[in-house]
Order: sequence, then C-alpha cells, then structure tokens
Amino acid sequence: MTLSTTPTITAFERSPDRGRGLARDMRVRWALEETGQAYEVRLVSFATMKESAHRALHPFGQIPTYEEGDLALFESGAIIFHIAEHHAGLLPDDANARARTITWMFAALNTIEPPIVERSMAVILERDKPWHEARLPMLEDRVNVRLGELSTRLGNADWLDGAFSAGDLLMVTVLRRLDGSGLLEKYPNLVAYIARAEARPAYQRAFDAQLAVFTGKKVVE
Ligand code: GTB
Repeated sequence: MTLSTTPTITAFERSPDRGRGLARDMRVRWALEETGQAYEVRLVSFATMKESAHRALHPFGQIPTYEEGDLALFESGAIIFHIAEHHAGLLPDDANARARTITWMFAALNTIEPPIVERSMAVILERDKPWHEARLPMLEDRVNVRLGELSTRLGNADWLDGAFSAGDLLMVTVLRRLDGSGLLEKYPNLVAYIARAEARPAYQRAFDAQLAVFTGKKVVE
C-alpha cells in the first residue's frame, strides 16, 4: 500500500552533535530518502519536546516523531518499519528474507545499540565522576564483544543479509555513534561496511539535510 500524504518528522532545532547525523532523525530521513519519499521537518527545541503538544505525539518527550495524515508514530525503529512496509527498497519481498531483515532491525536496536549508547552516555555525562576511569573499560569491553560478533557474521559480505535493507540502515546508524571512539578500527570489515552505507546517495542527502539545520545552508535539491 502506498500512502499519499507527505509525512512530517521532528528533529532537533539545535542538535548537540552539530548536525553530524548522530541524532535519531537521521535514520528516519535516510529511510525516507532510500524509498524516494518527500518529507517535511518540524524542528523542536528541548523545551518544546517536553510540552504537552509534543508529548501527545511522543509520550517520552523526544525526537523523532512521524506524522502522516491521521497517523502519528514515535520510536525510530517503528517509524522505519512503517516506511519500509509501505514503500519499496528497504524490505525484501520474499517472506523469509523479510523476517530475517526484521530480525536484523531488532538486533541493531536491542543488541548492538544498548551497549553503544551506555558507553557514549558514560563518556558524555560521567567523565568527571570518580568511578569513570574504572567503569569505562568494562563498558568498552561490552561494545567490543558485540562488534567482534557482528564483524564475524558480516565477514566479507557487503550487507547483513543479501541486498541493502532496513536492517543495514539501522545497524549503520547505530555503529556511527562510535565515531571517534577508536573502537571500530579493530574491525576493518565494519569500517568498510559503514563507509559503503555512507556512500549511498540517499544517505548523503539525509546527512546533508540534517547538517543544513545546523549550518543554515540550503540543501541543493
Ligand atoms: N528509542 C527512541 C527512538 O529510537 O526513537 C529514542 C529517541 C531518542 O533517544 N531521542 C533523543 C532525544 O529526543 C534524540 S536521538 N533526546 C532528548 C531528550 O530525551 O530529552 C539521541 C541522540 C541525541 C544527540 C546525539 N548527538 O548529538 O550526538 C546523538 C543521539
């Protein structure tokens, strides 16, 4: 089924990463670009996200949200699944391949993202705590275990399961959160995997659009 209303997503008015594609609206923008969908963006401040009008869309007062006609969604994984279900390009037609892709979507969000986010929150919020130096190696070990396992499974393949899919899209956005950590470099196939995904024209359009919010530069259509 194809939906005709142009969706509106929400994104940070001022992203802490200065528009480097780390906030989770990036994955939604990328999915919309991969599937060739036009979209609008409503920028929200940290204060606006906590107001009742935004909480009606997102109970946890966060971005991204997705509005399309009378449908309102939150949770980036659910939004991407919705986009992938309604537009060709991110989910295979074959039922088993589709189920495996969905498995990779969950793996990205439930298995790989949690230790990566825990590490990055510790680096951002706990740097000055007395326990930080002792805790960080443990958090990085947990990330390393998952990266090693993912690297082994990916092997020499371009993508996680056949053609590029929503599973790769989510996995790459999750792995990008390790940029600058020095943890990815031990796994050249993961570094190449991320670079392969970042070279996709749809990724670049999404990245440029997110960056433009910060730089104020107009995105060339
Ligand atoms: N599970 C939800 C989803 O997947 O959609 C999580 C949504 C979420 O964490 N949203 C964050 C948010 O709104 C933005 S993406 N935070 C504000 C708040 O909770 O008050 C997380 C994020 C933010 C910034 C960077 N960065 O600048 O590097 C990276 C990631």
